[in-house]
Amino acid sequence: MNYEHIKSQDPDLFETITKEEERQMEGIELIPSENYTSEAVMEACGSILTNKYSEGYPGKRYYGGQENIDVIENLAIERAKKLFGAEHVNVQPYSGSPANTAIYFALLEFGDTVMGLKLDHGGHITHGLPIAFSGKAYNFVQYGVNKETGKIDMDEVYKLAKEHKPKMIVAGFTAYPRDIDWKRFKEIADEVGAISMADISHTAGLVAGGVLESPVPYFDVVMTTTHKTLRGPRGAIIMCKEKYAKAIDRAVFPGLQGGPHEHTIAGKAIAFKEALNPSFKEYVAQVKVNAAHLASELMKRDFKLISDGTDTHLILADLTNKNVTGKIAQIALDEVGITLNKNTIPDDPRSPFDPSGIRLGTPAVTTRGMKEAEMEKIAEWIDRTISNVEDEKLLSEIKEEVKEMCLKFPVPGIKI
Ligand code: DSN
Repeated sequence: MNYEHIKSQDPDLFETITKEEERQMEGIELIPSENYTSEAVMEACGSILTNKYSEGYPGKRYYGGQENIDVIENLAIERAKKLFGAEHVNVQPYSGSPANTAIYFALLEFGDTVMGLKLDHGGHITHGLPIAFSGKAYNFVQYGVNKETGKIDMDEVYKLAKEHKPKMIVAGFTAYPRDIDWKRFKEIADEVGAISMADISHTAGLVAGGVLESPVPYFDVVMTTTHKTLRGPRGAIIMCKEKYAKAIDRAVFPGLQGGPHEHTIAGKAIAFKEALNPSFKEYVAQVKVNAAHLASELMKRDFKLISDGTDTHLILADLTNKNVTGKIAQIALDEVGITLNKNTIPDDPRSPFDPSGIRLGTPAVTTRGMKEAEMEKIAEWIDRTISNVEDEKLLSEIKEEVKEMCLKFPVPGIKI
């Protein structure tokens, strides 16, 4: 990208963006919710579309001058419908948390009972964390993963649903490495008369590319962020059955949000077009292959993975047997240019700020073109780093090796 105006008007900011370019180019990005969006998406997000207010929806806006904005928003809607086979799509949510809040606001009353996955078992703060809006405004009953298998305990989901008769069941995760049994969730929701809601923020790209099963045909409401495996701009969309369309649209605007960010919606439209391209299927297939390979290379090095592997792009490792905490591992890996995040493991005895685990994934490295051979090197570097967190000399050697490899794999929008 060209930052010539920032360079002349705001040298301090320019310098920091340049450093961030270097960090992104020279390091390995393993945070499973991050990715590199295309230059076309970045151009849309940085375009003159940021100048426009457009409260309302295509054909029914509150301000004038919407003839081009309506075209853009309709393109995003139609492409998302085609990509996911959805009946109705709202492309206006600013991001994942506002999207989830809008869904609750649309379809629940405050105090209603809802079921969601516990945070330390892989759920999200919007899935009922007691100190978050979701946990305060609604009566969340939380299900978890099975202690032995590390997989969602569907018998527990069924038992809790029968007992608590929730108005909504939320299926989805932010730190869970396995595929989800959507059909079973839907059967349980139907049996107790609950609305089924899927949060596929992490796996939307894999779903769109056909390498994971989609909840869209079964579920009442499905939401996703657009910037993770879907590789679009930072934002979200809500998909739903036609009967919920009006309520969802009203909850997004005017219920929760004001003017939609049409520059981001243009970026979403471009990302959906990219995801409809056959090459996107190859990309997500490789994301999955890379994650499985990285998981097996880590297990060879005695890393204990929650659920003993992955079906997706995401890996969760318990570092207890490695004698480092998630926080220490994250800091040491940052030093060598490998970025991931410390993460709680199910029933973690440690705090979320210094938990027992780390969470990593392959969407970003796969966008750069890395494959199985690079996954082996990455596993080796993670192992050497975590086993030698105080050996500054070794860490700087690893940093050089990481940089040398990274410079062979371009990042969209960054010139070497
Ligand atoms: N922060 C996102 C993630 O990293 O998964 C979820 O909101």
